[in-house]
Amino acid sequence: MRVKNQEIAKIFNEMARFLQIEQVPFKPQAYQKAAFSLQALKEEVSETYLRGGKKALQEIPGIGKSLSEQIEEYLKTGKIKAYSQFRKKLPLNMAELMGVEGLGPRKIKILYQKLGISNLKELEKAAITHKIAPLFGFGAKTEENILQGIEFLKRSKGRLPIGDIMPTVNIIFDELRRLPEVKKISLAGSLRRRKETIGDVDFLVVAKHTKKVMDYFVKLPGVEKIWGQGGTKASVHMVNGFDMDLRVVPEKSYGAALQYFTGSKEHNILTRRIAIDKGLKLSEYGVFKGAKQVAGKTEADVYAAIGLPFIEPEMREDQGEIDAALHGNLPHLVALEDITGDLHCHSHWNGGKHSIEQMAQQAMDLGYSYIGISDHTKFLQIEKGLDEKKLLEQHKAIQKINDGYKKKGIAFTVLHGCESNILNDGSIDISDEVLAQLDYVIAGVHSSLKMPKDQMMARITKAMQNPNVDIISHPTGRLVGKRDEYEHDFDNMLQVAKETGTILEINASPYRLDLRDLYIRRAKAEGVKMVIDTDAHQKEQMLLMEYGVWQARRGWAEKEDIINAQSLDKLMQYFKKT
Ligand code: DGT
Ligand code: CA
Ligand code: CA
Repeated sequence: MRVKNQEIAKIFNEMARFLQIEQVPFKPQAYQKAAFSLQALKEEVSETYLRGGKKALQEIPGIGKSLSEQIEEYLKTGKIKAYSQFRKKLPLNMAELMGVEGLGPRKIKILYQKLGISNLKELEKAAITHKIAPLFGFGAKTEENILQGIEFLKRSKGRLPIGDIMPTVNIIFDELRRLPEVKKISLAGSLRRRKETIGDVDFLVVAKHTKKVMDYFVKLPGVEKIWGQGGTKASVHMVNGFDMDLRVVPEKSYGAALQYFTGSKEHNILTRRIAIDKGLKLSEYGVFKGAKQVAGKTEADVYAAIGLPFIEPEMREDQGEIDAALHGNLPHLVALEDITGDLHCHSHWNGGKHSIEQMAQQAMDLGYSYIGISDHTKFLQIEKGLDEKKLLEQHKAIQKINDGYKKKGIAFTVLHGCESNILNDGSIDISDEVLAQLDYVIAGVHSSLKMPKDQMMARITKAMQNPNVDIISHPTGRLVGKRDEYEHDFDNMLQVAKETGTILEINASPYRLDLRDLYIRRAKAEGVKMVIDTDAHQKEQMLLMEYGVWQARRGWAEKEDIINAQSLDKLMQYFKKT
C-alpha cells in the first residue's frame, strides 16, 4: 500500500488550496499536479527516496527541487513545515468549505477574516442569520447560493462521487488480491453496479485463512476507525471519509454471496421471488431445492438456476432488467474495449496542459484510432478560448500533424473540432463560416445556467438547429453531489436532437456525468445517438473514459448507440453534412 504517496498527495492538495486562497500564481497548479503524480505512482515514494534520494524524487513527473525537499522532510519528520504554518494561519476545514458550490478560495478567506467562519456549520449559521450578504462582494444572491449549496450537500447525505472513491479502492483491491490468503475477491454493492455516488464500499472475499485477511484489512494504511471485526465481516472508516465492508464467504457460496451483496436490494427482492415461483430458495448461501444446494459457486450458475441469463451488475436496479432477461431482450452493453476514440479533448492552445501531439500520443497509447481536439472558443476568456483566426491556424497545425502521421505510416487521425459556447440567445460564439471548416463542432452552455426553463430550451434548441453543431456538450450542466441540473425539458431536448441529428454527450468526468442513467435510456429509446467523452484538459484525464462507459452501461446503452464506439468512417457519417 503506497500510504506515504496518499498522505503526501493529500497535503499537497491542501497546500494548493491554501496557495489559491493566498492568490499565489502558478504554485497551486504545481502542487495539484504533484499530488496527482504521487497518487498514480506505482512505487511507494519512500522506496523511491531510499533508492536514489532527492534526485530520484525529481524524476517523478511534476516534482521539482522544492517539492522533492518537502517530500524528504515529510519522510524524515512526518511533517511539512510550510503546511503547518498555513494551517496555523488559516485553521480551516478546507475540504468541507470547498465542497460548497460557488465558494472559491477568495471568498473562503474573506469569510474567515471577517466572520471567523472555519467550517460548514459556522457557514450555514452565518448565512441563515444573514451575516454574509452585507459583506463587500457578497450580497443577498451569494448568500442564497451558499445556502442552496449547503442544502445540496445535506441531500447527498455523506454519499461520495464514485471518482472520489475508485482510485483508492483500486489500490486496496490490488493489495488484497495479492495476499496469498486471498483465493477470490470482488467488489460488490453500489461500486460494482458503478453508481455515480457511493454510500460505502463492499468487498467480497474467499479466503484460505479468514482471520489473517480480516486482520490485514483492518490494519490497512488509511484506516482511521474500526467499526467492527467479527467472524466473517469487518467494517472500517477511511481517512478519505468513506466506510468499507469486507465479507469473507465460503467458496461454494461465492457466486450467491456476490449476487446478494451486489444488490441492488430491489433487484434482489425480484430474483428471490422468481426463485420461490420455481420452488427454489435463493439466499446469500446459494440456490436451494429443499435442503439441497443446486447452485451458488458462480453468479452465472445462480442466475441460470432460477432460469435467467447473467445480468450485468450495472443493470441491477429494478428498472425492467428482470423482464428483459425473462424475454431474452437484455441489451448487449457497450464496453470500454469498444471505444475507438475521444472527441472532447483540450490542448495547450486553450490553456490545457498538453500539446495536440501529446494528447494524440495518449490516444494512441489507449488504442484509439483517432482523437478530436475541441478547444474552448472565444467567449470563455478565462479558458483562453480561441477566436476564428486561432481556430484556422489550429486547423493548419492539425493538417500538418496528420500529414506527418501519413508520411510515417501511422494509422491515426486527429480530427479538428471545438467546444463552442451557446450564447444566451442560442447563437454560437464562432462564425458559421469558420465552424463549417472544422471536422465537427461541439456546443455547450457555459454561462447563465440559471435561466428559466423555456428560455433555456429555446437557447439549446436554436443551437441544435444550427447545421454546424454536431454535439451538445454537458447537456444538463449538473455537477455530481454539488450542483443540480439547469432547468430543462429533457423530452423536448430529445425530440429536437432527433429532428436535427444532434448528438448528446455523456461527459465521462465522474464529477459531471451530465446524462443520468435514465436519460441515457430515454435517448436510446428515441434513437438519439450519444458520445462518451472525457473533456480532458490534460492527457491523464483521458483515462476517465471508463466512468463514462459505466454510466452508459447503467443507461443500457449498446455499441450502436455510441458514436465513438464506431469506426472512424462510420463516426464521420453521424456528423451533419454542411
Ligand atoms: P450504498 O452503499 O448505499 O451505495 O449502496 P449498496 O447497494 O452498496 O448498499 P449496501 O452497502 O447497504 O449493501 C450492499 C448490498 O447488500 C445491497 O446492494 C444489497 C445487499 N443488501 C444489504 N442489505 C440488504 C437487505 O436488507 N435486504 C436485501 N435484500 N439485500 C440487502
Ligand atoms: Ca455499499
Ligand atoms: Ca455496505
